[in-house]
Parts: sequence; C-alpha cells; structure tokens
Amino acid sequence: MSHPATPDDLAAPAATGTVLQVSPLLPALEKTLAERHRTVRLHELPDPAAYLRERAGDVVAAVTSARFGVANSLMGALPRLGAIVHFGVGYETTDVVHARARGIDVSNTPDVLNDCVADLAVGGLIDVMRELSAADRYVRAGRWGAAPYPLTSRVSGKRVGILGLGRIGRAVARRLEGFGTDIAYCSRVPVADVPYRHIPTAWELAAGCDAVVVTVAGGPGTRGLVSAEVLDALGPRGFLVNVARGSVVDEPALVAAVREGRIAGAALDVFADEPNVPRALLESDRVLLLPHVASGTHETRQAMADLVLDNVRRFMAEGVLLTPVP
Ligand code: 8YV
Repeated sequence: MSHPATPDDLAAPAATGTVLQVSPLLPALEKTLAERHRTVRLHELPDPAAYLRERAGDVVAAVTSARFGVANSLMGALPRLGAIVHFGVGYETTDVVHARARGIDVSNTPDVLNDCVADLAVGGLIDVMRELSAADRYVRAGRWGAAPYPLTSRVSGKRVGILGLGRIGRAVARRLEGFGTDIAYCSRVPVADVPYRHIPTAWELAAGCDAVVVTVAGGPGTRGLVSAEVLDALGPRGFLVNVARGSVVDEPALVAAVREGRIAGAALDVFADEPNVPRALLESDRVLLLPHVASGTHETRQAMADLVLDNVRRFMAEGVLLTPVP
C-alpha cells in the first residue's frame, strides 16, 4: 500500500539508478513505483531498442510479472542490472541460473497469494465435481422444467491428490481437511510435518485418487508432468484441477481425455498458451474454464503489489531483496 515517505525511504540509496518496468502491472502499482523511483516503462516506449542503446547503463533493477519475466537478451543488454523483481509467485519466465551467473538477484511474491489460490482451487474442485457452472447454464437455458438436472459427484470424503505440496498445496490440503477428504500428495521428496500420505509419482497419485489438484511450480522441471498416462490413471471418474501452470499438463492429452470421457472433468485456471483455450475445452460441459484469476482478488493483488514495492525499496536502499527466490 502506498504510504508517506519515512526517514528510511529518504536514506541514501545503495543502488542509484533507474527501475525498468518491463511489462504492464496494476495501475496503482505502476503509479507508486513511478512516484518512489526513477522508473521507465520499457513496453510503453515508442522505441525500446533505442532506449536500451542509449540508457541501458542507467538501469539497476527490473520489475516484471510472472507472465513476462525478463529474457536473457534483456539481462545481457543491462550491464548494471542487479535485481529482477517479479509480481507473482511464479518466476519460470526468467532464467534464474542465468541471472545469478550475471550477479542479478531475483525475487517473487510468495505466501501473500496462498489463501486466494487455494480458495479458488477448492472452489474449482467443488464446481467441477458438483457441476455448479454447468447446472447454472442448465437453469439459464430454461432446461430445468424439461428434466431434473443429472446427479453429480460427492466431494466430501473423496480421495484427493495434491501434485506439489508447497505453500499453496498445503493451503489447499488444509481446506480439504474440512471436507473429510483423504489427502495424498506427490512431491520429489516427502514433506516433513504433514499428516498426508506421500506418493512418489504423479501416476500413482492419480491412480489412487478421485481428484488431483495441481499446485506444483511451472518451468522445465514439471513440463508435461500430467501426461496422457497420468490422465488415464485418474480415469473416467476422476477430476483434475490446475491452478499452477498450463505447461504442467500435456494439454493435447487433456483435450483428448475430456473429449473422449477418459476423465470425468477438469477445473482449469491456467492454459498452455494463454489466453488461447482449445476449442474442444470451450465446447465441453465437463470443464470449468477460468482466465488465470486464482490470485485475482483486490486484497491479494494489493498484497502482491506491496511486496513488489518492498522488494524494490529494499534493493534500492540496501542492495538486497526482501523475498529472493530460493
Ligand atoms: C498472477 C500467477 O496472475 O503468481 C503467479 O505466479 O500466476 C498469478 O498470481 C500473475 O503473477 C500475473 O502475472
């Protein structure tokens, strides 16, 4: 949240220079960033290449979103760049290894979005199992009078698998405990101090569950983790929820599984090529389609914006980031 300058704000900055805004951000965040720091919005410049030719040496920090990241070529063009600050918990769009090799630190906005993303994952699970959106369409289409709505799948007491038990996965699990579900999870190594069953592979997780909720981080390490085989293991009575990244699911395989009824349904907040959604999914009543809105509440986006500003402030004042990526 924007606040008046304090003596801390006015302390001599460790990094004097320009903050380069690489992608569009929330208007209020853009405004505060520009009020507090010398900021250049690269994507709004008529000739970004000319700016980089002439002023690249001014830039000490870059602010971007999880969607856009910072390309290696841009890092290469900014000789004094010391920090990349992401709006969003995901940062797979920035090559962190490459950044570190150039002495550039990277931050994201962890934790502040856990609750909203988990709320939406559970909401999506209930929607797709109880067919809330489909039943709503049924009423609106005037079909209620003709025939009662078909029966749906019970949520409470079901076996739910969580793919990736990080901060968001745990928040999902905590909520699902309230539904008396039997919770298992799949992660590379077992997580200490959780009462849930660890399952070593995504295939085994899917095979033993009624629904799988994907919360694992995106990036090359998880690309296609939910494969055709995993979807078949989930089976015609199984549901998929994805609030992570579209890349984690083999989307053509998912489309085929939905079309052929080889899974019961899916709640999807993320897609392989956003904002493009495969036609077969648009035409299916078995899927809930959301436009990447899991963190999209006033409260959470404000908290994410605040954390971006705090990271920039800390870097400009002390040369270190507040929430560096692990
Ligand atoms: C945002 C997200 O929609 O945090 C993330 O990684 O995917 C979402 O919270 C995204 O950051 C906006 O770019």
